[in-house]
Order: sequence, then C-alpha cells, then structure tokens
Amino acid sequence: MFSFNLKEQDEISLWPLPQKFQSSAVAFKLSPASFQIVHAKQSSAGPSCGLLENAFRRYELHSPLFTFEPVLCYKRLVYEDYYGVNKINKTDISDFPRFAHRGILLDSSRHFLPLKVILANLEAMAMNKFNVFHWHIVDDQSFPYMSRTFPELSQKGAYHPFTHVYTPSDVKMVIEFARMRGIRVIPEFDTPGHTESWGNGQLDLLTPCYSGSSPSGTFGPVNPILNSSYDFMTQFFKEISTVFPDAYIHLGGDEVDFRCWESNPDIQKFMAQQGFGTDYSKLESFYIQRLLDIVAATKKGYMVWQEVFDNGVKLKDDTVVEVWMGNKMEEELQNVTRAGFTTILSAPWYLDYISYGQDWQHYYKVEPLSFPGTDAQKKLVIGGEACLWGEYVDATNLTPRLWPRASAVAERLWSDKSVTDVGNAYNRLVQHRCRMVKRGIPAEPLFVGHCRQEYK
Ligand code: CP6
Repeated sequence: MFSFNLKEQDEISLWPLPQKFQSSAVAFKLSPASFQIVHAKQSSAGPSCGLLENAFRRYELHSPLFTFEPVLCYKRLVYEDYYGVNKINKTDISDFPRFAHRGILLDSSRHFLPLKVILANLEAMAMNKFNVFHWHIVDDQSFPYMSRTFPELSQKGAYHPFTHVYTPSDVKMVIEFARMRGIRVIPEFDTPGHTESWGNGQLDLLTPCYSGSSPSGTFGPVNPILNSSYDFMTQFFKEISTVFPDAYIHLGGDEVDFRCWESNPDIQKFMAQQGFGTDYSKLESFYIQRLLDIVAATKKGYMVWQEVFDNGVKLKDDTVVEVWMGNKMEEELQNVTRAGFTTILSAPWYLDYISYGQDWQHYYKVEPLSFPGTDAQKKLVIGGEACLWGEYVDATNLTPRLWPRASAVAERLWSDKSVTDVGNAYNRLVQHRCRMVKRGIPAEPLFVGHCRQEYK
C-alpha cells in the first residue's frame, strides 16, 4: 500500500473521494519546470476547451509547484516529502459523480451578501465539486435583484438602493465566475409567499390584509385574483429567463400563509365564485398553475418546493421537486417519484441549524436513496442541496458556517454509495479543510488540532 515516508496527516487525502482510485508506491518528483497538465488522448475536450484551459491556468496560479516560496502543502495528490520536495505517486483516477445535482442554497435576502462573499463561496463549491448555486436571491426582508424591467423593486425593496443590490453586471459576474468552475446558477424568485419586499416597489401586487371590515395596512402573499399580478409575472419572468442562462428557474411556492387571503373579502368572493369553498390551498394552486404556465412559455424548466407537488398542481414532466421538510421525508420522496417527477433532497441538509459537536457526521450519514421504491423511482432522485438560510448569516459568518460542513454533503452526493466510513472521512476532511484554509477560505475546524501551514 502506501509506503512513502509521511506522517499520518500527510497521507493522500482526496475529497470528495473519487469513484475509482489506484495509487502505487512509485513516487515522482515534481518541479515547476517539468510539471504539466495534459489532455488524455481519448479526451473529447482537448485544448480547444476554454473552460479546461482556464481551470489549468487557475491551478498554475495557485499551486505551490509554480511558486518559488517553499510551502508546506496539502494538495490532493501532490505532497511535500521529508526533504521538502514536491512529489506525486503514480496514480490512476477514474471519476464521475453519483448524483447530477449537487447544490448549495445561499440566501441574499435576509442579509445582503456582498459579491465578494458569493464569489469566494463559488470557489469553495468548486473545490468540493458542487455544481449548482441555488441563489435564493429575494424574499420577504429585501429585494436586492436589480430588475431592468421593474427598477423600483430593488430601489424600494432592497436594504439599500445602491449598495445592497445586485446590478446586471454583478449578476453576470456571478454567472460567469460560476460557469468557469462548472457551476450552474439557478435563481429562485419565490412566490406567492415570501414576497413582502416585492410590495414596496410594485403597487397592488400583494394581497391587502383585513382586520374586520377594513384593510389593516399590512400585506400578504401575491394577490392571486388580479390579472395585473399575472401581467407583472409575465414581464418579470421574461426578463429573468434572459438574464439567467440556466435551463431552470426555481419558483419557490413554499410556506404560503393563508391568513391574509382569508381576511380579505374580495378573495373570499373569488373563492366562492371558483367553487374553492374554504380550501385556500386550491387558491394557491390556482395561482401557481398560472405562474407555471407563464414560465413554461419562456421555454425554461422550473423547480419548486415540495408544497407545490403536495397541493396537486399539474406540473410539467421535467419539473424538479425539492423536498425540504424533515418529517415524512421518505414518504415524500416515494410520492414524488411514484408520480414520475425528478426530485432533489435538501431536508437533511439545513446547515443554518447549528449545534454543539460534529454535525457534519449527520449530514454525511444520510443515504438519499434509502426510501422504499423501485429502481426507476430511485433514478428520479437527481441529487440534493445544502441550504444555508440567511436569518442568522451574513458576510461575517457565512463561509465558516458553510465549510467544511457542506463538504460532508458534497461527498455524499459525489462519491459511491459504499463510501460511508466516518473515521476515514474525518481524517480526509481535516486535511481538506486545511487545504481550504490555505486557499483563503476560512473554513471552521472539525475538532481539536492544527493545520501544518499555521506554523509557517
Ligand atoms: N425561507 C424560505 C426560509 C425557509 C423556507 N423558505 C425555511 C423554513 C424552515 C426552516 C428553515 C428555512 N427561511 N423562503 C422553507 C423552504 Cl427550519
């Protein structure tokens, strides 16, 4: 096995663990003059692939192999031997992801996240082979997305109209930075609930709540009984579909609070006309159904939170249903896949929950396909997302709260189902975390210990 002369913490530490990995004891010296990354003969990409060329260049820029400064290094495969010589053991790796959708949800509404923080986390995502940035960009508390069609949404709905907004060029930069790292950007514009901030810049979009027989001055979900609401959504999502190149948009649909709708006499009248009785989930479905048709007309696919499926809304075949509720999660996966929909799992990976101890182990131990179902059903689970909701998170604590806890999710979604040894994962993750720290990502420690480069 491994015969090279290293202390335990210097052992090769790959994260996430590749599908096939064969290392021999034959070690090669590396030097800047001799080191090269080349395309395999059978590679379909080759030097014309700009993405790979860029990735190689970034590696060269950051690799200690290409600097003159002696650096104690934790590369994946490259290590520094006893004499300070960079070495690599002859190794064959054949790798591919277990799940296609490996996402991180960040929430830039509860707190504004500066562009710098988003880009730094895209870099960290790439190091962990995450490939989807689920950008929960707006919500009740603020609307930082600067819309060309409806500039007042951010002018009146952001925490600050100039400093706490994402301009069209900011959004472009996020998308391009992500693309260079193999990451898709799926924006979420959550409606009809979670929309309080939209109301500041778009008159009559939200439902006026009543207290007794008169409006209380507060507002609820998007008003589903006005044509103007759908006209707005048509224009708005037409813009979104051109700004974000990904084939999917997340349309939310979670946690709709019916109390405001119930209080409003116009809504009550509409409910009666439609024959909805007092079942407000029917009104919710009525809204979502129209919204989905509007978005489908832009030729985009959509993702939704699980409630939309639960309420029996008719969904396009290619809809991705995101399962986020922890109770009855397996039952939900069974139901969604039995109905033939693709699904992603985020319920076990709410990283905004924090507790004393090594909670990464809980994330690591999740087996996404443990629910009862046929092979065809299991194939419909295309991945999962680690969610870092923003109520208690801003630029000061986001990165250490996310990393390396999200790395546990990364390995679960990338590596083979059989990769479940928590002790082995611990040893590799400790080093992976040091590697992130060394690259400027302030990932928190797993437990007691130190990183070698701290003693530089
Ligand atoms: N915001 C939005 C949230 C949550 C959801 N949607 C949420 C709900 C419960 C928990 C954590 C987050 N903060 N828009 C639900 C998908 Cl425990």
